[in-house]
Amino acid sequence: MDVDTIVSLSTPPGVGALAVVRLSGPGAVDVLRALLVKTAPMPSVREPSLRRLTDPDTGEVIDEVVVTRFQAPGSYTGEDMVELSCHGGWLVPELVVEACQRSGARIADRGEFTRRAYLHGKLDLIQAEAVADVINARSRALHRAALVQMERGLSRRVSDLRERLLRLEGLLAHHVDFPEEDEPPVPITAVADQAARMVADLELMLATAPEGELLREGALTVFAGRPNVGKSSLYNALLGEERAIVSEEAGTTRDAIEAVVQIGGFPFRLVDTAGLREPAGNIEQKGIEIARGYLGRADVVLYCVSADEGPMEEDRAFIEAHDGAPVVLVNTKADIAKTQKHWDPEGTAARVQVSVESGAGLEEIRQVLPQLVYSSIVTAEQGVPVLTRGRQARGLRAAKVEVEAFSEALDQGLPAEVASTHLRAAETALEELLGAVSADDVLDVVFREFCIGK
Ligand SMILES: Nc1nc2c(ncn2[C@@H]2O[C@H](COP(=O)(O)OP(=O)(O)OP(=O)(O)O)[C@@H](O)[C@H]2O)c(=O)[nH]1
Ligand SMILES: [Mg+2]
Repeated sequence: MDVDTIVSLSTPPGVGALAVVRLSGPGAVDVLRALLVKTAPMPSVREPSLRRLTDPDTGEVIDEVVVTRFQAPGSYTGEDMVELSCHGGWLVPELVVEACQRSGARIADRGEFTRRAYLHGKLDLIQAEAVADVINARSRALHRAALVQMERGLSRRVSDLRERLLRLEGLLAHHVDFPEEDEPPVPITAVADQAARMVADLELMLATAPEGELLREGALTVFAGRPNVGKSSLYNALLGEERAIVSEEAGTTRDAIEAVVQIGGFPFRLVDTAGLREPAGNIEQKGIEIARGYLGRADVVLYCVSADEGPMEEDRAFIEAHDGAPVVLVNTKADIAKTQKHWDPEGTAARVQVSVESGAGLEEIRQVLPQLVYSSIVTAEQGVPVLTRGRQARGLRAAKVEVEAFSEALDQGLPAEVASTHLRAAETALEELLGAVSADDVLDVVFREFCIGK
C-alpha cells in the first residue's frame, strides 16, 4: 500500500515570530527538494540548516527557513520527516504548506503524525493519549500525570501485569498437562494467591481513576447559597479578578458564570450561581433552576452562609437534603460576623470562615479544595501513574473483572482450561489498553481530539 506524504502547520495559525511546518512520509525529501534552489545541496540528517524556500512552479522566493531532516526510522513518526521553521504570521506558513501540497504532500488529518508514530511502534496508545494531554494541559497536575504516562510509567505497569497473566497461564498449563500427578509442580493455592495479588494491584491503579479524569476538564465547583451572602465576592477572590458583579442588592447574579482556575496546581471549573430563594422574579427563578442543574452535576459545592446573619431555615434544609458532591460550608463575611453565628453543621466535608475584605480564610479554601476533590492524587506516591482517561479505567476494570472471575472459577474447582479463558480475556483487555490490538474506530476516537499538526 502506498503511504502518503503528509504536511501541516504544527504551530497555531496567526501572527507569531515563527511557525513550524512538518512533513512526514516516504516523499518528504522529494517535497523538500522541489522547494529548494536547484543547485543547493540537500541538508544533512539532523543538522538544522538555513535555506531559501522557493515556489516549485515559479521559482519565486517564499521565505528563509531553518530546515531539519529526520531519516526513517529515527523520527517522531518513524518515517522520513522534514521540519521547516519559517516566519510566522498569516501568509508565510500558508504559502509554505501550499507549496508542499503542490509538490506532492497532502494535508494531514488531526493527530495523523502521532497516529503514524503509533503505527510504527514509536509509542503505544497510552503514550499517544498522553501526548494530547501534555499539549492540552491547563494545570500542573495534568501535565505531571501526562509526563509520567508519556515516559511509559503507566504502560510499563500495564505490560508487567500482562506478563504476570501470561506466567499465570503457564503455571496453570501444568495442571492441564499433568492432571493426574499427585504433586503438581505448583500448588493451585499459589496460583490463586497470585491472582489475588493482581486484583489488589489493579485496584491500586484504579484508585486515581475518577479523580484523574477530572484533571482534563477541571472539577465542577459550584458556589451556592441564599442571595447576598457573598458568593460572587468569594468567586472573584478565588479567581483573582472581578468577573462576577457584586452588589448589596439581593438577587444580583442570574446567569451561571464559569471560569477555569488552578488551585494548588489542580484544575477547578468555578461556577457562580444565582442565590437560592423563593419566591423570586421570573428571570431570577430561571437562574435558580440553572443553579440547581449545576448543583446536580457538581464535583464539590461551596455553600455560603453569611456569618453575619447566620444560617436560615433554607440553609438547614439544603444541607439536610443534599446528597451529592461534598459540601464545603463557607461562613462568609467573617469580618463583620458576630462570632456565635459561625455555623458548623453535620454532613459537610469541611467548614471554613472567610472574609473577602481581609482575605482571611481564602488560603484555607485553596488548601481544602484539592484535598477534597483530588485526594487520591494528592496522597498518591510520587511517580505513581494517574489514570486520566475513561478508556484507561475501563481497560483496567475489564481486566480486574476477568481475573476475579478466574479466581472464582478456581474456587469452584472448574477445570484449569475453563478458568484460564478468563486470564486470556484479561490479557486482551490490557493489550487493547496499550493498543497492541486496536480496531480503527478505537484509534479514530483517540486521535480525533488532537490538533492538526501533531
Ligand atoms: N464586610 C463584608 N462584606 C462582604 C463580604 N463578602 C461580600 N460582602 C458584601 O455582601 C454583598 C453581597 O455580595 P455578593 O458577592 O454580591 O453576594 P451574592 O451571594 O453573590 O449575592 P447574589 O448574587 O445576589 O445571590 C456585597 O455588598 C458585598 O460587598 C465580606 O467578606 N465582608
Ligand atoms: Mg452573586
